[in-house]
Amino acid sequence: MFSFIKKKLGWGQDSTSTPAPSAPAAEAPAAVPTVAPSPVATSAAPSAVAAAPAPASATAPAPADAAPRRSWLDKLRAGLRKTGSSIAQVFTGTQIDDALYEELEEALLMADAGPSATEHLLQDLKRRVKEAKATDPAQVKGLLMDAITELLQPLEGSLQVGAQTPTVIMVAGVNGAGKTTTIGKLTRHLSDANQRVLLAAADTFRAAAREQLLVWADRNQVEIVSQEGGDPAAVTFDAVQAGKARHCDVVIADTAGRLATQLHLMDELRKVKRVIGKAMDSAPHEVLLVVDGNTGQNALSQVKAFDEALGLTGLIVTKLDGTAKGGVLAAIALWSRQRHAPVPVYFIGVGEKLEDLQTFQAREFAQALLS
Ligand SMILES: Nc1nc2c(ncn2[C@@H]2O[C@H](COP(=O)(O)OP(=O)(O)OP(=O)(O)O)[C@@H](O)[C@H]2O)c(=O)[nH]1
Ligand SMILES: [Mg+2]
Repeated sequence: MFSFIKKKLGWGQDSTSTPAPSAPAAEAPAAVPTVAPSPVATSAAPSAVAAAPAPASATAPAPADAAPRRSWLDKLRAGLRKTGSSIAQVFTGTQIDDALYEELEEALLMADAGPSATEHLLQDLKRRVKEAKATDPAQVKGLLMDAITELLQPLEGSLQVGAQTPTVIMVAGVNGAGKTTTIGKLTRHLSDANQRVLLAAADTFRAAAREQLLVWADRNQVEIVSQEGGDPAAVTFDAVQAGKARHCDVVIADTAGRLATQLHLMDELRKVKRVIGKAMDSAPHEVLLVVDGNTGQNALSQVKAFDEALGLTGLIVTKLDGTAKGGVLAAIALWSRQRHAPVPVYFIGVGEKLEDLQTFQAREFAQALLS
């Protein structure tokens, strides 16, 4: 038996006393605190769903923007400091010589950049040093920041919703990567942007997983489709149908964690994707992979494997506040360059709070990596 839990959009309302009205799509949540710049771009025009730089928020006042963004940057910096200090230390000497490049190679490898991206960055840096006729290691550090920024830039992109109604987003990843938490945060951002969201609890594997998503749905006062011990594809199909019938703006499907090597589970994920397409032509519009930044080079293997199975449209890299060293973004960027189209990193996660989900910006990330 499917359970539909319909909530009126609105933050901080008593959910137990809230009846289950059909909330009109345009109904705005009352007094919802906003975190800006909004990580989600919404579009009413039926244009192509594409990664594009986030538009500046015209409504959010600048001081309100600055505080959360700064605290997020501080967290990212703190998280990457281990790496940052070791890369930054390479430039404390007085000479630009082979020893400097050797130390840098080691530091980049230690930062999880992997052999290919490390080699790419070293070659690019040497070219920049030559062109700039640099003589001071501090100058070389600035040039490395430019090289990292340029490599990471194609990964910038903002999630677009609104081109299709509903925009159907499927979320996948290995166990514990941060899928459900990220969906919760994302749902809140979408609700803040007056988007009507419906969640599909397609992680039917564990009762606890369903409950976890129910808690997020309750917090965000959004609708959820879940089924006890059911087939994930059936739950998702039903959610997309419900999303269409109720004129939802966005349907997000949470899936159970799995390793790419668990072939039957990867088949199950393919089936979920196929069935979404049966429920709505052109869907899913986004297939997102959530990767834990702490997993180092393994994150790149996950990206490759899930992309091969599902055809990814975007990435979310979580836990960059932990022991993550951040260099894996360079490895992903290099891989993405060689792919037919880049896979944007829509968000990075630097903690468990709502404001800890932020858009990815190449230069900020490069600065945090080297600060
Ligand atoms: N420090 C930190 N913790 C995070 C972040 N994102 C998620 N977490 C935590 O990671 C743990 C796992 O998160 P979930 O959202 O349950 O992960 P999941 O991918 O849904 O896990 P499964 O459904 O079991 O595969 C939780 O304790 C989250 O609070 C982040 O950016 N930073
Ligand atoms: Mg989960």
